[in-house]
Amino acid sequence: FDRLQGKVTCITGASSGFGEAAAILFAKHGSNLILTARREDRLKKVSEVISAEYPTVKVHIIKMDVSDHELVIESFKKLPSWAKDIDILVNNAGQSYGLDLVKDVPESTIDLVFNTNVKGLIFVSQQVLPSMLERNSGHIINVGSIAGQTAYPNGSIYCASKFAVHAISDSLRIETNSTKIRVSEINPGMAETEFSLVRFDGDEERAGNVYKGIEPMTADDIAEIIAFTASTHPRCVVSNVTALANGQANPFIVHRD
Ligand code: NDP
Ligand code: 8X3
Repeated sequence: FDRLQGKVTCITGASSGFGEAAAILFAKHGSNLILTARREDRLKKVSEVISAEYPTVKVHIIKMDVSDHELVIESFKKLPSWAKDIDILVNNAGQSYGLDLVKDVPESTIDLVFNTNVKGLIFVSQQVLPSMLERNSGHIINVGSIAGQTAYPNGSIYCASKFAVHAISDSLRIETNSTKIRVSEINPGMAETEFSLVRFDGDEERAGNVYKGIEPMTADDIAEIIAFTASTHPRCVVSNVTALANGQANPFIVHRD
């Protein structure tokens, strides 16, 4: 991951899971970091770990809900000077909520999931793209999901939001095709993070059952894939990666011991 050295990387959703693991891995390889999430205490802890282990790495944390358009605009206006030219944006913040049938899904779930996973990703990208276009360089890495490739019952809103991430990634890659900007999409399958705990509103037993009998991927597995994607030579675009837990063929076919 040598090419991460000295870069400026912005990671959304860096307070847990993939984002936190990616922050630590990017720091290990010398990337300076802008880390965002709503839980500032958790961001501070990640920042403290990085400062203790990699003291030369600069870290700027932003307490921000990606779906709050005004706040996103204001937060990116206030970047310290070293952080203004972002080389790599990892659009990772996202969540699911519940498992409702289409006929029952409440409007609040639709708003929460779409506003975070779709609008939030666009809002943040819009703050970073102008400078990337001006410099004719940069890399946007969007975290999609296998749920954005195959819809599953009771997953409609989350699946739709990740299908949207796929479409936005493709559109942006085409729109920036005449530039040196790169657009990548990482599509994980089952990985044990706080994802299921959030989906099931803190119900640990329900969240744990998701991973019963199968060894899920870890946040570090996905962080490695993000770091690899960001580290390839600028002439190379890792456009789409799908990473599955060994034993998960798709959202439906999961081998459990
Ligand atoms: P986690 O719940 O551990 O992490 C989610 C991160 O997103 C947290 O840092 C959270 O921070 C942040 N986040 C959520 N909503 C918002 C918001 N509105 N504004 C700002 N930040 C927000 O789960 P994962 O690490 O697993 O999830 C990361 C991404 O990976 C998500 O996009 C998810 O959909 C996707 N994914 C996860 C898979 C899995 O099996 N785990 C599989 C495929 C995709 P905070 O709460 O502090 O704001
Ligand atoms: C998370 C993967 O299949 O649990 O994006 O929805 S899944």
